[in-house]
Amino acid sequence: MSMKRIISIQDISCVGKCSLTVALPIISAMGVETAILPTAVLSTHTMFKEFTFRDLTCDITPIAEHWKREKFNFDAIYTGYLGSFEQLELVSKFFADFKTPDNLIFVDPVMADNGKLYPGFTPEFAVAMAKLCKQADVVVPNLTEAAFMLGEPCCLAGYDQAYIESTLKKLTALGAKCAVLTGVSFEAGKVGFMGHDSVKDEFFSYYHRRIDASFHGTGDVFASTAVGALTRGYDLNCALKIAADYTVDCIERTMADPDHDNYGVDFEKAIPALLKTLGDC
Ligand code: PXL
Repeated sequence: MSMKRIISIQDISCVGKCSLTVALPIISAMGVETAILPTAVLSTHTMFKEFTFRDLTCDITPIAEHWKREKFNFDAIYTGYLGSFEQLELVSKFFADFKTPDNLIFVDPVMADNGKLYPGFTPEFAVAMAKLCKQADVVVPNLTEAAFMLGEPCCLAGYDQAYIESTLKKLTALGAKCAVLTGVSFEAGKVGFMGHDSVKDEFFSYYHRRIDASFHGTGDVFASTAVGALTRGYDLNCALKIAADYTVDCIERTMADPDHDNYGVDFEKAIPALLKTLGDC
């Protein structure tokens, strides 16, 4: 069987371990070719001061047109951080051009966390991102991103299962086949994801221990691993479990280093263990 191929559409932050510098090594290590469409080059991710930003929007259409002439196929199309309304439009066109009956569109609507939009994003952008989710098979917002996409107040704690289920149904009502909320917690010390498959009208969830620390790029580690596992043939719930467990392992290994910083996690150290678990699920 020929190797599967993912196209990952997001920025390159040169230092800081997120977006493409996470997607490329993780998905490649999982035995899946990782083609890239870089949307911007930043010196670092946006949590550093004075980062540089080279917008590559103008390159998206010529690159996509070349790929159409070459008749390239992608087993999955995975989008992460996107920087402008125009990029959302171009990515929507990319989905229409490269969707096939068999491939998977996976949207991680990277924009916000802990109740706040990342620098440069607006509530209007979140609504435009919600429109892009229409074309997706799977969307994986955290609770903050979901609230902004739905134009609702953020509720980060004290919610019940009915609130999460209704939020998930609103997300799939946007048009995505499956919606997954990350950072869901009903019990102290536990956190995980809950999803809704609108085709089967089923909910699914998984919770693991909560680690009291916050690192940049963990959402990208989670999403990249989930897309890699889906492309390898795991079902959605299983792919997300593999991704959640790997993300926890990455955080724990990072924290075990007394000199660690918060710019990214040491996902590299956990790759051999990830590959071992791929056989078990
Ligand atoms: O990890 C998500 C991400 C991706 N790309 C850029 C970012 C961030 C999060 O801050 O700044 C440029």
